[in-house]
Amino acid sequence: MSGTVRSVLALGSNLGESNDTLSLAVADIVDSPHVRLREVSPVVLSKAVGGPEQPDYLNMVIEIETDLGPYELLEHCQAVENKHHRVRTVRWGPRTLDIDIVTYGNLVSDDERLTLPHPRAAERAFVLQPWAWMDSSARLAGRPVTELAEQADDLSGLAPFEGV
Ligand code: A4P
Ligand code: MG
Repeated sequence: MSGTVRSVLALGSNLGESNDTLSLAVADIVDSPHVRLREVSPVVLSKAVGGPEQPDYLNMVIEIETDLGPYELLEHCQAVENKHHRVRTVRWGPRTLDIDIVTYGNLVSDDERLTLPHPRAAERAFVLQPWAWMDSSARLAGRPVTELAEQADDLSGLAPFEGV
């Protein structure tokens, strides 16, 4: 790979065998010759934020290095979601697998198809806390991710996932 960019991806699942789905999804994401895995966060168990009444989520983040362009990376992530039978019905509803691009290098974009950094990441402990555990020096929009995590409303609904 040449001309690589670092990108942080957030994964979530609250339907099916979520822990297995997350592991398989990470493997599928990095299966591409265009993607290299740099870091993996712990998995957290989190109360659903927004949307209808639904099961708790498992969430995690990873950092990758890639030579895919931002839209190519989005398509790659959506292909992995589809492989895991993601069916889009209700917005913010339950899902077997959701993959969001939190950051792509320092790229800032307000395109509806790919908004960067992810517009809701800065206020979501289920993204920020695993990210802070993975990389304590990470920053988002100029602010330490550890600090953003402490201020997120959903922090109290989150715990490290100990497995079953
Ligand atoms: N899109 C725009 N920007 C991006 C980006 N940075 N990364 C577009 C990925 N996609 C991006 O996404 C809808 C559209 O967003 C895509 O077509 C893409 O072009 P989607 O995954 O189809 O729909 P969604 O996930 O239902 O909507 P959205 O807006 O991504 O939902 P969120 O904000 O991700 O919220 N609670 C807990 N505890 N844990 C969770 O993981 N997740 C959600 C989903 C709600 N509550 C949760 C969790
Ligand atoms: Mg999504």
